[in-house]
Amino acid sequence: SHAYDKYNSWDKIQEWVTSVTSGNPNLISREVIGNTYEGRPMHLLKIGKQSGSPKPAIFMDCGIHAREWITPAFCQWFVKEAVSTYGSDPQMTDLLNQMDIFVLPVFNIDGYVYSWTNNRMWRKTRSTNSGSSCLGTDPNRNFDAGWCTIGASSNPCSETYCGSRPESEAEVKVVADFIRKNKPIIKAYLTIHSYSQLLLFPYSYTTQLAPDHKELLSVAEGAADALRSLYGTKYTSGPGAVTIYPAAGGSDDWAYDLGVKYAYTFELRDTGRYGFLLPESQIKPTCEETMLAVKYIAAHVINSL
Ligand code: 0X9
Ligand code: ZN
Ligand code: ZN
Repeated sequence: SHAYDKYNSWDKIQEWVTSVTSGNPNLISREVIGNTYEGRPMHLLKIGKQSGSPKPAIFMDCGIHAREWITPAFCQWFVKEAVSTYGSDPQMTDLLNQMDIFVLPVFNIDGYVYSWTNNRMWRKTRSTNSGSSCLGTDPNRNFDAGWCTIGASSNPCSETYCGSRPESEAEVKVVADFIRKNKPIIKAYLTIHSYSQLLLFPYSYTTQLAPDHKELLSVAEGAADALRSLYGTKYTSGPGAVTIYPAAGGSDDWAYDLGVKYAYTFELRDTGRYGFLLPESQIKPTCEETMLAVKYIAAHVINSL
């Protein structure tokens, strides 16, 4: 059965989406924004106090890369904390009164399922590639941001294959369409990955600094300080290209260039001891500390409205 401090299969997560929504009708609504390549429904949760007029929003996704299991666990944890601390934690109450948070618990569902059933280290989507027997595209090389110019491969057998064209992947197109459609209200884009303990922001497709570099860096450093305050976990903040590696076609750079200023990629625990195979005993501490960083960023977004 579903547990917040365990890794949950896609079936469990799907049941959880239904039950957490019906159990919290005043704070959560859900919508299917599209289907994956293999036809699975992509459920998006909207968390926030209902309001007559449209509220500003934050979009957060987890599980762009299949094997990064701690990340769907974080999206589930975030939803639980939001509904269980609304009304008692002033920061969360304020956040959900003033904004909506769109949460996509698993972006790359087909890959996630495959990482449970066939290959724990699978990263990409599961779409076929013409002229190749290799499957899948890296969804975080498939966005239309300097597409396939650097740090991405045009070989379908590569782990960083950029796809046949920008948004060739159904999942990428679904998310990009949703963000484009809701661009007037989306003030921040958070995408959760693992591992390395980094808080990255644009750009990754170029070493040029983003126009908002100073503000993005200071918010990232504040968020990393908040995260570290709980268990001492150290994060490094900076633009992707110089902090991790240059890589084009990422969702953060795409959202930023669309006009979503607060575009951040989290790389959660750890720094390599367990890597993608982070033990379940670390789910709770990882999620609790990450909550502080996400809430810090959200508070800054509210102040900027
Ligand atoms: O390479 C990636 O897509 C991310 N690292 S991971 O180990 N989770 O695969 C980093 C993404 C940073 N942002 C961009 N490259 N746009
Ligand atoms: Zn990743
Ligand atoms: Zn908690």
